[in-house]
Amino acid sequence: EPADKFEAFQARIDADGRIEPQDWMPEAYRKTLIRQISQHAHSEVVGMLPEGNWVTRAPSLKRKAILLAKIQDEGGHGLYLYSAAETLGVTRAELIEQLLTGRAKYSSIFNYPTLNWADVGVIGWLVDGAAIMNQIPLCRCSYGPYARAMIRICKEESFHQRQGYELLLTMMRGTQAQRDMVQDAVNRWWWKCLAMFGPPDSASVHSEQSMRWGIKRISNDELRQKFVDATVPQAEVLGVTLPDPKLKWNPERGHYDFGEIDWDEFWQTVNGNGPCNKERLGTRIKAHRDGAWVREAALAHAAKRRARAHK
Ligand code: FAQ
Repeated sequence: EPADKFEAFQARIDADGRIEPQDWMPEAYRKTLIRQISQHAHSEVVGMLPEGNWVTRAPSLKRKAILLAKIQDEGGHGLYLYSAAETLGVTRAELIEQLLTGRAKYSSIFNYPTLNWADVGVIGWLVDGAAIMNQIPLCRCSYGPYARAMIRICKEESFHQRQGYELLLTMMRGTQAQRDMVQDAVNRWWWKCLAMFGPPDSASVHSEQSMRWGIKRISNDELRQKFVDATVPQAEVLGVTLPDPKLKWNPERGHYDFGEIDWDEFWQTVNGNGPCNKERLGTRIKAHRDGAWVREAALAHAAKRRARAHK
């Protein structure tokens, strides 16, 4: 690749400028972005499924309306992100094909089951909370279309996080059985949320290059620490215990210390062997197949309109 172009590209990034689709970029930068943005899009789309499990069983009309709105937002985030990826010269059909054939990753977190209604609240509070922590720095990502998509997505994620926390506060003011459901959900999701930030920095293969390219601004471990520090006081207000005996304020570091994540379990899940991987992919494959007639009809309609316009 031409050295002068590469230098100009890196200089633009070092000066906190943005790279736009029409600009020259190294092939590896383009590939990294397609990988990350498409994984992110797939996560939004697969992420609709654990919550979708509760739409028909939401405890009130209000809760159902909120949940539906949140899930629809996630579908929308998937669409903006696929569009951002398409500006890098890949088609949405190719990306979806990679997801459905198991070649593309999506966030590990969506391979766990939602067993009780409090899971919906905990997904909002902790899963969206972790997602926001990771996504706020992406609003400053060097690639313009991704950074701009993230601004709107983060605003919506913030509503998602608040609805989850409010749902849990309501349950905690209810009966003992409801409080137990919240604690049970927190126990099952806490460690999985910490793993969402990705492997430790020492084992993160892409971090160094992605930081140099201004794609990642804050490392996996730093974001994980910020998330723990922000969440502990929220758990206190809520009145739940976070399931980690090693969780303790460290005045010297000015941060909470916390225990070891089970990385074997994380990699098992990332590599397709988590509790719900097969179910999630199976559901997406069926939805895609069932929706084939809609795609065909939309294409036929567009072709007819084009033909009419050219008459
Ligand atoms: N799950 O070298 P690194 C949401 C993979 S939020 C699965 O550190 P990188 C909202 C990684 O891809 C969730 N795989 O990688 C919502 C790589 O594999 P590869 C989505 C993971 O890219 C909430 C390998 O490990 N958010 O959907 C995970 O520099 C509620 C090595 O790792 C995003 O995608 C994981 N947790 O850093 C929706 C944010 N972690 O590609 C519904 C954008 C790592 O070489 C309900 N993505 N891997 O085969 C990112 O910020 C980054 O990609 C990281 C990983 C930080 C996730």
